[in-house]
Amino acid sequence: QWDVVSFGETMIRLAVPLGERLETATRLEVGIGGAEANVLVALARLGRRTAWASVLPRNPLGERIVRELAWHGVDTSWVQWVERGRVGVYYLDTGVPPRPTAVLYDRAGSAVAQVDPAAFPIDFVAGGRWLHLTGITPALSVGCRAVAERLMERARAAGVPVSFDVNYRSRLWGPDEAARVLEPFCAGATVLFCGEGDARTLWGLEGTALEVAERLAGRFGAGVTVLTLGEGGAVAVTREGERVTAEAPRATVIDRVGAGDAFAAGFLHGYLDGRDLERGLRTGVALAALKLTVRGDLALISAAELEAMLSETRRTIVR
Ligand code: KDG
Repeated sequence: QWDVVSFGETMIRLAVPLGERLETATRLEVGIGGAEANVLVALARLGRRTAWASVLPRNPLGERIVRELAWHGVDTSWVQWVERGRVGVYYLDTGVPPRPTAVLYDRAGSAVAQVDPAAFPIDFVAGGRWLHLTGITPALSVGCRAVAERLMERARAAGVPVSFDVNYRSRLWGPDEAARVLEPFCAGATVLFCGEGDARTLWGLEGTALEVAERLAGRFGAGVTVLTLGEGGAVAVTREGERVTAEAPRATVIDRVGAGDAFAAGFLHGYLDGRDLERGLRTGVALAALKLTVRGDLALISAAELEAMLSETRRTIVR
């Protein structure tokens, strides 16, 4: 029924107008964002059928998240509504070089963090062709961790492949705990996405990018291990020993938040049908580059824009 399904937290994003500071800004731009939903929106905009599950309080902020996701084409019928509770919020002060981007979370105790795993329905996973999870969800609470584990088990039992994006968030937990908790998720993934910095920080992996990717692949044994290198592109290693590198196309950077999610969405979009690793990587780096030009968490990129970019970047692949 769905190409890709996911579970996670979507927050209200309050962004400081470009060039202002959070301390003194008098207006904030309201949007929504969350790693998993960002992936699903990007895919939905490219014509994929996606479904997002979570827990939201029945209030105007919860309604806003669902309306916005639904408007972009994401199926939200698996959202569990609760009468009490809160929506997580994050403040974003978009960096202007040389000043880096700063994020401030106000999300502790959100409705989804308080999920009751025993009462959360997970069977929707069996209706998906693919499950995507990230390492943010297990960091939110014991309940979220349990739901993510159950989803992964259910997916594996139903023969649904799983992608897992490590997405280490140092504002949520420390590297030792994150490494320990995320290991079983990495080990259970069909496709493992990991930022180069995260692989070095969490597991102390050393060497060139290709060596780090190989060590990550050796450690967790995912069918495909994709190491993302930011402006350096991405490198993928398969269990069969195939190695593919994709350079990142150049882009004017308006907003970096969500670029990693756009990469994951692009990869899945390119990979899903024919399991073509090269096409997955090329589509990933192209969609991430296009996302950088768009303000907001969401990669609002059309299939036509993506195709145009792909035909311009035929030579991004190096074997
Ligand atoms: O990948 C983008 C996310 O970092 C952003 O949407 C906020 O989900 C978020 C998080 O938990 O950091």
